Amino acid sequence: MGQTQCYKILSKHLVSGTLKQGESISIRIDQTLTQDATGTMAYLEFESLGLDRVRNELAVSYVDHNTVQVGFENADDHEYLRTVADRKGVIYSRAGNGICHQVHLERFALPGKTLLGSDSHTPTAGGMGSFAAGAGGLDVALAMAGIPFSLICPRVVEIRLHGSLKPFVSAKDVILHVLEHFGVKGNVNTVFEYTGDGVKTLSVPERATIANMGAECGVTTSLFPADENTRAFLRSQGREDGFVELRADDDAIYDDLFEIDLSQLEPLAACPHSPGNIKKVSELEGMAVNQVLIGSCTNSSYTDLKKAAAILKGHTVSPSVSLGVAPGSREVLMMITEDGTLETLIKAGARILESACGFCIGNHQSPGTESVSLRTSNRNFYARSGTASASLYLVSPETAAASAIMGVFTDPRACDADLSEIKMPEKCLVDDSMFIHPSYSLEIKRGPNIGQPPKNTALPETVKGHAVIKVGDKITTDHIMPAGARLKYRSNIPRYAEFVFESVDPAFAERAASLRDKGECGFIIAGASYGQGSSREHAAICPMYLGIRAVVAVSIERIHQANLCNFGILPLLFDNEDDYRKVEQGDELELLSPLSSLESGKFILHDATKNLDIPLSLFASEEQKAMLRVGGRLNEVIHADQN
Ligand code: MIC
Ligand code: SF4
Repeated sequence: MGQTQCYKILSKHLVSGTLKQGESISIRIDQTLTQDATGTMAYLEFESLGLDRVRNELAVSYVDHNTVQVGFENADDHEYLRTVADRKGVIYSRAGNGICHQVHLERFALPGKTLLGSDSHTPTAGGMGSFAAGAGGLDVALAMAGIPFSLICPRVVEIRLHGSLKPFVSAKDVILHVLEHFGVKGNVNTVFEYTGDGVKTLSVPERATIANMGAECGVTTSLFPADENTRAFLRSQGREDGFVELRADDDAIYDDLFEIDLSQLEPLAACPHSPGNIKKVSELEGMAVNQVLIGSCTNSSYTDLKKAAAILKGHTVSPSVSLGVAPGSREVLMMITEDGTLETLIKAGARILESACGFCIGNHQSPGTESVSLRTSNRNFYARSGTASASLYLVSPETAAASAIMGVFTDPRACDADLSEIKMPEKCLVDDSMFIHPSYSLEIKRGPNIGQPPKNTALPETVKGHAVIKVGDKITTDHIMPAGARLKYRSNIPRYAEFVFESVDPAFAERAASLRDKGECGFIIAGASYGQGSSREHAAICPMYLGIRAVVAVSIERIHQANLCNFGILPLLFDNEDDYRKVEQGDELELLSPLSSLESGKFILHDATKNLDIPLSLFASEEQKAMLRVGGRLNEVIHADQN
């Protein structure tokens, strides 16, 4: 029987377990990436392992999230990251060099490699044919130490592409169509593998757009074959020697099939407040638009910006719209500068933003009250932009540009621009001077905002307390741990913990801390797909700091589940979904015999307020059970030479 591309890469990297769907396996990680917002914790954790240098093939530390630098905190973080990278053998990508996923795709990603990144959009490199997954900072720190990464052997879904896209319909519309079909929940431990004759019509950056937003479906990663387009992209980057051809065998068996005729697609938009809430742009036409932002790791490549500029050429942005453009990398910025595209954008009235995450993470460019913002990014979660009352729509660069001119939602197919000649160039403007290679000599600098990651205590014999909060379905990590203006406290857990659930229930942190101080164990009660979105382990560390010992949910997303286990918080699932309705915020709760329940994986939650016994199942592997027992992975004796 033939193999899928996914299993081909996994089998080459398998360290333990068998490649059977649903089995716990561990794989060798070739490359790692971190970004500054998750990176400080990851390197503090790496330091706590006591190794003198990283042991994986390639480790890169990017600075792209916190670059606004209001106050000293971000700059101090950058300095810590620069010096710790130098000391530990990590390549440091300076602020200004671009967004981690775009830069990694250009300069480092290779077909057949495994990549683990402390960012949920690490699968962007799946556009290159890498098996690239997002994880919490601690898992990435361990991968840098050469310790294999554990995951559930995924089911592999074939997404077969036919035909080619019509003009003004773009890769973004392909992934929005995939999101419409698969939704944002229920795809845990799944890999999307793209096949079919339509694949060859897509360039590597277009494939990367599609792989990037697979993260919104909650899949482990997405994969494209490595073919002649991949070779051409690598050649344009001066890296053709890293090319290997890679694709699934013709007789590979998949767990599911979804077919897309690219020629039938039309411009789509993800409507507030979920990337899975898809409508046709034609249905939204005429809606007034106040802000348009082009950029982010999803759509900030050279061709994305060229297409937007071709549509904007000769026009001025509508007086009611603020248009911002953030090139994905310094390379893209240099290329659009050289060929005049930047001038076209400026002439049209675009505000040129830094090559960084910026608006996407709500770090700046918060829209006005109740305004409509069109963005080419990947997440429109509630309050993520910094303006809770704003409505965010995720669209292609083509739709964004057309709407910026008209001031209303506009189907780009109405434009008269000619995009047919816009292709990836044969040679890109490569300049690696913003990477700093390690000299192993610098002293590590730590500003006053940088503290040690706190540890949990071992699982106690009595787990008793209250339901400190009850939340609904699809609670994202942005709900749990806001970014934007709070992002600068990422390296300071006591301060950052003050903002847990800020947009949902601003009194949560104080309530949880006061129950913790009375010696209680806190419970979070949640609906389906809890913890979707980001890889930020702070969404586990900060609740842990506030005394949370268990999350009891209908379902929990993959990266967040791993982060909970890493920090000693029990991820528990209702055996009967209906019981979710019965427990209320404020109920007095106890987990009966927690230590023996940990062994069996079967728990009983006693709700003393309702006088109910509720059966729960632990959602954890044997390895995770061991860390839950001792109160998290940092309490385990970790042997860095176990690979
Ligand atoms: C995001 O897009 O939500 C982020 C910010 O890049 C996060 C990482 C973080 O929270 O620092 C992610 O996607 O993992
Ligand atoms: Fe940065 Fe946004 Fe991409 Fe996250 S999704 S890495 S914040 S650009």
